[in-house]
Amino acid sequence: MNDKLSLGDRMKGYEREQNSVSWDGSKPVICRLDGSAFHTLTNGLERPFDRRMTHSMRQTARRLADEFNPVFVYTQSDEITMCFYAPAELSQLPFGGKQFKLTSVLASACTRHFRKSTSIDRLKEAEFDCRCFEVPTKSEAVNCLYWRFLDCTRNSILSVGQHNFSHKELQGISCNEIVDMLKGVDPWEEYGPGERFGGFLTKNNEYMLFSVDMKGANHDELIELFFGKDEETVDN
Ligand SMILES: Nc1nc2c(ncn2[C@@H]2O[C@H](COP(=O)(O)OP(=O)(O)O)[C@@H](O)[C@H]2O)c(=O)[nH]1
Ligand SMILES: [Mg+2]
Repeated sequence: MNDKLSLGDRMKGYEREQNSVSWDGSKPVICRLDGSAFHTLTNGLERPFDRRMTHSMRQTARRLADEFNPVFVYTQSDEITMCFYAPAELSQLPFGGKQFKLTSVLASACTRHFRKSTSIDRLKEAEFDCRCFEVPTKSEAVNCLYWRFLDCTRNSILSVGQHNFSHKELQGISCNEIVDMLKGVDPWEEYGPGERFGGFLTKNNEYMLFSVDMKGANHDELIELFFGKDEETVDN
C-alpha cells in the first residue's frame, strides 16, 4: 500500500514539476496552430485557393475565438495565430496560463472545430499542432502577426504563380516579379483580400472578421486595432 502511495506521489511529483510552468498574462502570449501535412491532405482541392478550405479555416478561427476569448486571431492557409493578453487580471489566461495545458488543448480544439466545419471527407482527417510563446510587448505581438502576414502574401503570390507558370519559368524569380508576370494573365491584385492578406478577427463586443494589407498600415494604429485603446499595458 505504502509502496503504491509513494509510487503515485512520485509520479505526481514528476508531473507537477514538469507541467506547472505558466504565463501570467502580463505580456502577450502567441499561440500558432498549423495543419499537419496539409500539402498532401489538400490534394484534389481547388488551386490556388479552395473556398471550402478557406471557409473551414475561418469558421475554426471564429469558434476558437468564441471558446478561448483571445485578443485577436489571424488565419491564413492552414494556420491560425491567436494572441492572449490579460494584464489587468493576472492569471486570467485560459487554464491559468499553464503552458502545456493551453498548448495541448488548443491543438485538440482546433482539430475538433476544423473537422466539424468541413464536409470534405479527406479534411475530416485533419490534425493541427500548436506552439505557444510569450513576446515582450504588444508591439512584438503585432510584429508576429506581420511576420505571418508576410508569409501569407508570399505564399499567395507563389500559389497563383505556380498555378499559371511552370517550376522552370518561376526559378530565381522574386515575388514582385511574379506579380508583374501575372498581370494580364491572372492578376494577383484581383484576388480577394482574404486570399491575398488572410483573415483577422478582433473583438469589440463580438469577433469581427476582416482582411487588411498590413504593409501599408501604421504600426501604432495596428496595436490599437488589435489590442484596443484603453487597456492597462506593458510598454509598447
Ligand atoms: N489546393 C489548396 N491547397 C491549400 C489551400 N490552403 C492551403 N493549402 C495547402 O496547405 C499547405 C500548407 O502549407 P504547410 O503548412 O507549409 O504544409 P504542411 O506542412 O504540409 O501542412 C500549402 O502548401 C498548400 O499546399 C487551398 O485553399 N487550396
Ligand atoms: Mg501545415
